Amino acid sequence: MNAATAVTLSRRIEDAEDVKRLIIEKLKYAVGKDPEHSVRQDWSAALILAVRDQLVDHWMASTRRAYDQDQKRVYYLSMEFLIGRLLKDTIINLGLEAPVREALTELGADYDEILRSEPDAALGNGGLGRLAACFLDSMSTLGIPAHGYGIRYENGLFRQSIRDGWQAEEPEDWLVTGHNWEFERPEVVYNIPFGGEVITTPDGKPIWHPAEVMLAAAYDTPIAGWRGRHVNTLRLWAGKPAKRVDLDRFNRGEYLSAMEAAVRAETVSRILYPDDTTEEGKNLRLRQEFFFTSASLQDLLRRYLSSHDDITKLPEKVAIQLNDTHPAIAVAELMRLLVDTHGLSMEVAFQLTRNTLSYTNHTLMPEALERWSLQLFGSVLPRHLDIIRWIDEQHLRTAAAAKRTLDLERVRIVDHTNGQGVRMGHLAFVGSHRVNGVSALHADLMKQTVFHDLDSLYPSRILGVTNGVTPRRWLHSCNKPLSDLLIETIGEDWIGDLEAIEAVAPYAEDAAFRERFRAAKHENKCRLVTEIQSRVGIHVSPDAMFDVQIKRMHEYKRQLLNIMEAVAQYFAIRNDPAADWTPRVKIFGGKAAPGYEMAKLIIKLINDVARAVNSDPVVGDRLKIVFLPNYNVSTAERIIPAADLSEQISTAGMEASGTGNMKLALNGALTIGTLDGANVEICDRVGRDNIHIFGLTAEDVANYRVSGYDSRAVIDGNETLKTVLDAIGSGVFSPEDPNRFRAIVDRLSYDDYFFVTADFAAYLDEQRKVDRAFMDKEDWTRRTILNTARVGWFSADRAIRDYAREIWNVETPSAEEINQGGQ
Ligand code: CBF
Repeated sequence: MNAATAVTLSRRIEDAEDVKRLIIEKLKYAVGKDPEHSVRQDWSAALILAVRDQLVDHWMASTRRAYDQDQKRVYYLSMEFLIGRLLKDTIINLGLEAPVREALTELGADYDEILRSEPDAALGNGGLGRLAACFLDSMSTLGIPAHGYGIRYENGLFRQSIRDGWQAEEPEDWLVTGHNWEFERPEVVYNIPFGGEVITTPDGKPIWHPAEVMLAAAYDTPIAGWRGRHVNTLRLWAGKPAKRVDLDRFNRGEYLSAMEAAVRAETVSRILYPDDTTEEGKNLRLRQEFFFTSASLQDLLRRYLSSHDDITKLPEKVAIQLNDTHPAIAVAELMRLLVDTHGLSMEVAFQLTRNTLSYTNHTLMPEALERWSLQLFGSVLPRHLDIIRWIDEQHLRTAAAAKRTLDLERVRIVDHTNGQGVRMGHLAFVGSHRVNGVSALHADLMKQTVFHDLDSLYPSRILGVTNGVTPRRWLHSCNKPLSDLLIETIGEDWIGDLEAIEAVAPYAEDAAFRERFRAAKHENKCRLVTEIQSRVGIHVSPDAMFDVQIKRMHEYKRQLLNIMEAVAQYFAIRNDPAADWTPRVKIFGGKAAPGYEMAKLIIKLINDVARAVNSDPVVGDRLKIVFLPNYNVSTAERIIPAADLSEQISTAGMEASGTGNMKLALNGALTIGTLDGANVEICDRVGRDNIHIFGLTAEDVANYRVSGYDSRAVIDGNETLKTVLDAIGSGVFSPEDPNRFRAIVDRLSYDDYFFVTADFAAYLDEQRKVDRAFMDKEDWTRRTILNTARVGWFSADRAIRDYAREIWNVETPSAEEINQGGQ
């Protein structure tokens, strides 16, 4: 063994020749193909394997350093990691773009085509999953020893296509062509028990007798940060049966039922977010959450105990972050492992659990805070239900002792009212030492609303850590024209320390620089024009304003408000085509949850309005509407650099933070938005003159919720709004089915929960200001440069430093140390 580790195998890439040699070697000996007969997929596999080799030495060194220096480790538990494609980012992080491009050209392969052929790993749904991916990048960049733990879904988020304007869903089978980044770890498997019963021994010890045990098997993907000096691990778990085939049944000819246990086990990691409206769906979802949480906790305890004897020192060396409530079962599972496996008392186990865990909340919407019925919970995790009841008792004692009047039923983890259930948000809160919101406003609202009582019981547990995005992927890699210009102008420190981008602010006053900034944007827009033409067959002009709303489809995000404004604008143009219109292309992208009928209807409305507007010769280039199907990380990487205007128009108080708002501003788009989520902080940083804010505040919305809001009166009092709704409701955009959108109009008229009608007039006013502003090219560019310059604080590196300092108690090197290469 020692002799083997002493041998250094050089696979380092210095130049294009090395790349060529390694790729050919991989093609032949790993993929098993003769270069002459290799297809694109083979080249892609060979390139990924060659690049992956570059990570391995740093990966091992990072692990060794963590052991040798006994560093505290961070474990990020997340149901979602929306990592997208890894190849381009890794090549760029390692500084290998030039030699790789050259080598592939010499080998007769097309670099860009190979990059495009990598599947976009959609192991997540939206913001929370993409945040987890950005955080992995930042933890590696900052040299924090960390693991991401999640599920290796065979089918990620569904693939969306648009058929006759409607969303259609297909399974996303990203693993079909193989995931060449990962290392299978057949030796790392854990038992995951489910069901059964808990029997108490005569001496009072509870013993869990599960009805079923399956396995969790590990697959590791190395994640390199900027310059690749430190490499962390994303460990994803796949469900496996304890026994693949029931041989007795098989030999009796019962072939299908002989595989039943295998199918059941594999189902756990088959699909991201199965429909959980049925009891079966709920059961699967709970099993998924427990499956990956238990495997991760068993794994990290094993790692800790491999170099420490005293389990009671766990919080000194381990920090576990729960990304939303999905892994909240960790509170009870860590207790179970500490008590049942490691013999600690409940009291000590609870102290350790709380000091080790912390929880990030990503939404205030009560329906998104998970709650499991007692019946389901008890049948899947009976031992955990006992433990949770015990925690709840302690917690109730704290509540009862508090010198303030509290409704004890409301603060309980186990809800005995409303049909009974386990409140996972409460469990995560009570079992964590820190609970964070993802923007300043969100953290405040957590204290005022869903966690009001818990906050009063455990003051100073809640804090805000505003989200951030990685500048590597979301500027340097996705926007080469702008990145090159920035590097030429202010150097490249900003890539590893985004706040250094502030240095570009003075150039906003430099006409020649503005010209070049515009040219970079134009280049990105031309690229998107080509993509729009080839994907949806719509021709748009790169000189028009690209007005972008890309995010999950949800009523609170108010894509509806945006398309209603488009309808108003359409009618205005038709009424007076000769007026001086600012040409616009409205670009939408986003998926609706398969069971969310209203969101799907809004997609259809966007497409029906687009059909009418885009084919109207009177309108021409003055207004175009594009819905780009299958919005995912890769599409975002092409849309964001091309955007002029960023739509962040959620009902105030409902968007926890947003991260698209940060990416778009960083890439030189101006925001039109409400004072919601991180928009508030973006506004503070870029300055009120460089952002377009409109509409109700979170406080206004809260007041209306109490006093009542009469949307009918608002509609009757606004001629434009009335015309827009009459047109939509009477079938102007759906003549083949005039009642198609009646439900939308009814909702706005009688139960406008998201205050679309309330904000309509203010939104239109602000949009017209945007029109005028866009026509003043020099001033518009000046403001966009200031946006890029002033949003450096929204770096995921800054966010991770905040977590490290305020929550994990982990040291990080300073930005200067990192940029000087000293880690
Ligand atoms: O914090 C990351 C993001 O998470 C969400 O997407 C979520 O899934 N709850 C929120 O909706 C975003 O506001 C937030 O930025």
